[in-house]
Amino acid sequence: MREFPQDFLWGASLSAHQSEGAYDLDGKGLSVQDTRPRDKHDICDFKVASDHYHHYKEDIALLAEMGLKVFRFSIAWTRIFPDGTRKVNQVGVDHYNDVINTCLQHGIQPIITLYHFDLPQTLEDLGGWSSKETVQAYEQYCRFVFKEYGDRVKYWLTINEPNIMLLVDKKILGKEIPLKAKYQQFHHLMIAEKLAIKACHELIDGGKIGPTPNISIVYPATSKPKDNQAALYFNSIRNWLYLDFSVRGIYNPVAKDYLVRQGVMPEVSEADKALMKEHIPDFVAVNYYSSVTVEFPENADDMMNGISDQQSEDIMERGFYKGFTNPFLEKNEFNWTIDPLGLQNTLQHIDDRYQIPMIITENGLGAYDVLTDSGRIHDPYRIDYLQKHLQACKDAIAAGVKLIGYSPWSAIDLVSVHEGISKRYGFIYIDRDEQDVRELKRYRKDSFYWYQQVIDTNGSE
Ligand code: BGP
Repeated sequence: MREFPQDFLWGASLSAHQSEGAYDLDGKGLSVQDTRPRDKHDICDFKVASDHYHHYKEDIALLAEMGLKVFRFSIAWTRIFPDGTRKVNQVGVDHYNDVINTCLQHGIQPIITLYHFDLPQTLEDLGGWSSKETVQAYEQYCRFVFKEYGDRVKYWLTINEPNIMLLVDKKILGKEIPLKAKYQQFHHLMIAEKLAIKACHELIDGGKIGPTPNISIVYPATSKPKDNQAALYFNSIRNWLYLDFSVRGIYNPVAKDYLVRQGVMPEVSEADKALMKEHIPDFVAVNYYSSVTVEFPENADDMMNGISDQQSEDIMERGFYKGFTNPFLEKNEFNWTIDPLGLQNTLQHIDDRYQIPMIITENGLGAYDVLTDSGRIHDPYRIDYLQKHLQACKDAIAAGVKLIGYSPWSAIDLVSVHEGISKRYGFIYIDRDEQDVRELKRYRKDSFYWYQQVIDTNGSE
């Protein structure tokens, strides 16, 4: 059967700090995203972003017009707890109540990410994810949010891309974390995730929760056994370390070998071990953009050789693998490989490892879109990308994968992590550029009408 199930969750995604703006309004505290310097000077910060904070009613109405069944957004932790813990900001709580209710009035189910790169700055100042206090604060925040919104929200995501957040630390967090500290932070993040799963299952009747790693399947550059070994290590360090912890409650053995050899294996208490095993997610949310190819580094200092995945280029580990430009894959304008079959491979690989339902919570094409004088945005390149990836989803479903939904990145244009607002992903164009905010008027792109048709025909078009 090459069709999508009747109850397939058609969606679109965004995150709070990349879209909301209003970074210091109505009692919101600062997050590490508000304070970090942007690495390129000509790209905008997150202060205004797409001003979704003031435009959410209009935005959700447009998403409803497109036919969405689900809308993935994140809660800014610092709107609820400005200092990360203790004192609640009621204006922030009310804001998300309103966002949720607006979605429901339009027949859209929210899928809420609890934390998307925007740790409260106050917690960061106290040691961030290196400190167990942050784990406790996150649990307290999750419990509060579940009690507040759990009567209306069924789908939850724990932590967006802990693998990318830590492995690409400089680009996401604006600072480099020493390897030892990085993996202790990894352990704390993953324990925090377990506590969120536990709390969700305790507090929300019928609540479903899952991890949200960024998965890029890793190919070996050649059939040389050493290249295969390099791919085995990179797959384990980049992908399976995170999912094995979430779904199987273990440290992935290959990644563990790497951690031990580097002398950076985190401390794991007996209490942690019990927690790891017990709280298993209901589904895995997959963020997928491209695949990665690696070879064995003959020279121990070699790290990369034009690696084509911007999300992986900084996470080459000396001596274990080195980036390789795959000659069989096209790339987008930002040097990311385009590999729809890689998505099918990824979904089948996850299914093979874990036999768990999946939902795609990010997939999309960043591009320089042009607003024409007649107010149109012609983005056939995006339609082509999404069409091919949807075909890959269909093929994966036909091969037995339990894929319950597809929520591409992004619902509306927002500020890209790597490139500012010029790199656009949305179905809905926001009229602003890097420094000139203008009126932030919304325009439907060609891909908006295309996706509307996809949803209307349940993926047949
Ligand atoms: C993912 C993040 C998103 C989003 C996306 C695209 O890693 O979860 O927040 O930004 O990548 O990346 P970029 O914005 O750099 O193009």
